[in-house]
Amino acid sequence: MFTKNKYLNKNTAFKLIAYAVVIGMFWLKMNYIQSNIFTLNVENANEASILAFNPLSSIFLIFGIGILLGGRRGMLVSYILGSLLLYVNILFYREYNDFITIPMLNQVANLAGMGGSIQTILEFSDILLFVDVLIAAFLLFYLKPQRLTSFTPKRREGIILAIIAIPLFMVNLQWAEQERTDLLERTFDRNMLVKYIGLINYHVYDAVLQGKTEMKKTLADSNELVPVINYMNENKQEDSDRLEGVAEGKNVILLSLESTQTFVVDNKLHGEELTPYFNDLKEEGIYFDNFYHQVKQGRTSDSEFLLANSMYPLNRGAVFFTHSGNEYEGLPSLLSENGYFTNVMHANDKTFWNRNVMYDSLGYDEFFSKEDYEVTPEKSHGWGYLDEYFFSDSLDKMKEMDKPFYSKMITLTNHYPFSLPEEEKFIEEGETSSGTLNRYFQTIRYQDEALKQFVEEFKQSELYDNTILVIYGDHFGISENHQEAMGEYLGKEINDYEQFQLQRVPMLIYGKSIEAEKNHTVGGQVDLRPTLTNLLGIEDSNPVQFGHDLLDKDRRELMITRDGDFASDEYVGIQGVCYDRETGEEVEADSCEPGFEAAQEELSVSDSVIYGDLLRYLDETEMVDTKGKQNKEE
Ligand code: GP9
Ligand code: MN
Repeated sequence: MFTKNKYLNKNTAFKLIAYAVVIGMFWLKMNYIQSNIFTLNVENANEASILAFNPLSSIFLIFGIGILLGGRRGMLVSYILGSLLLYVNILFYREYNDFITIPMLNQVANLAGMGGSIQTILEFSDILLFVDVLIAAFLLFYLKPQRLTSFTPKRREGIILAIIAIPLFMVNLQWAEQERTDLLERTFDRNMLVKYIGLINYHVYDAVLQGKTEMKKTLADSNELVPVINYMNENKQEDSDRLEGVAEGKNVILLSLESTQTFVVDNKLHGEELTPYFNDLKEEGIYFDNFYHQVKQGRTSDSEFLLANSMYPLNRGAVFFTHSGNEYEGLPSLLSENGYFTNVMHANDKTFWNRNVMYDSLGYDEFFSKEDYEVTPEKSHGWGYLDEYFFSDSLDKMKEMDKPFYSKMITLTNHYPFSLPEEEKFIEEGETSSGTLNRYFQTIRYQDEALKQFVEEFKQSELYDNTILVIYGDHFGISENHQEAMGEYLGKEINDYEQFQLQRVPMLIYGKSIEAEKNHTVGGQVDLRPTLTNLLGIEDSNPVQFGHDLLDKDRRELMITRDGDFASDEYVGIQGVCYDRETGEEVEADSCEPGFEAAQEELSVSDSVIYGDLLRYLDETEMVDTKGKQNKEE
């Protein structure tokens, strides 16, 4: 009896050791891969610890499931499949500097290069990444210490492992959220996700995201496009075509200014102008002073989405991530069809905001990302390449590229936390109670200096005669957390109405053929596309667009935010409360009811298009036309 027990205990100990060794080996391997093969930009000791910890929950999960389904064999299968998943990601990463996503897998056939270069991305030393698989197989199947039973995991142990994975993941997530709040909702960069939750968990997350997306898409059918088209027809307005074609055939440079709000324009700090160059430049073009950003969690990428599609981004998450696999009738593809070379210039990682994937869906011909710029530590600060260098490199590229071109440039330096090298500070810090706002003044001032250098060089170049510039802010830079400091600077209390008005971003159209004009129409980023196509004289047959040409005198003046708030020519409606737009005084709630209703309806129509991927049915034009006609006859 005694001896039996002794063996039993020894057996248990052997089993625990075997579990620890197999789990430990996989953990070490994942750690090695995540910190040595991928470049995840670990910024501090806490992030390094998160990175070391995050493989654990996924390892417990995959081994748990393996054992549950197939005992010892199942555990080995999990080990092999897990290793293969890591390895395929390594190969993919070597080629694309990115992690695999499910929509990406769907496009694998189109991913030119991968097939051809497979030999070049295989490395002989990769074999070492599979040595542990052999050790695991030996341990699981052949190691049988004297008089002990060999390692035989029980199914219920599989369940226990899988259950342990849950608290491990919760700890991981809590920990990661300290570094980045709402990590999973915001789904920023894949690099960031892998850094914080680990590669395998990232794949689980990606699969969940995909499942949700697919479900909405699967349940949708072409009939759902009918109410959308009806809505469009009902809200259609005759366009006056004012200034139609004044920029026909010209190059277009779109300048998306990072975190630039209208309140800095014509404003001063310590008696000095914050944007002296832009203040003058705007007098020479069409300047819109009631133009709002309409972004939500996707920030810059949302503004890009609004511009390209004249549709609203989503309320939760970044549509660039969640619906990059949808079909779009993007402005870039329309312009490409009209002979333009369409491209984006942005000196950040191409995977940020999933841009490399989404830009293909929107139809851009080329994306000049960080790797296409001569980024060196001396020319970088904070988020990366300083605007002045980005501008001059980009202008060089534009001089060389096929004409006509459509280039969207996205600046970077005026980004939170708004820090600058000493020698680039052209104005003293602010003196409000918010360090963020105080520094923002300096980065805004720097950006203006960089803009000056760019526009002046542009004016000297051959491009000037045949190019229009469209300059606009992508979204706010100073959040409502800094309301008090903002009040100190502006000398007034920042209530809901003022906070809403602070969401205005500058918007300027400038070029040789453009006559100066001060335009006070109420509009937003959703209106950019129809405004541009009108100026370029390009017929845009995509019927699903929510914007209205900003240059049209009789346009519908209604700017809808992603929160369902709105600004019209008369009112501003915020969370059920109604204000006079000009005075900011609260007025009867009834006055805003039609505005709120219109906002709700428009947002839900736009959402239905994205969630149902409805633009894929646009080709069934018969249905669309008939319904359109029917509607007119009614
Ligand atoms: C990153 C840049 C900033 O590439 O566009 O993104 P944001 O945080 O402003 O959305
Ligand atoms: Mn931005």
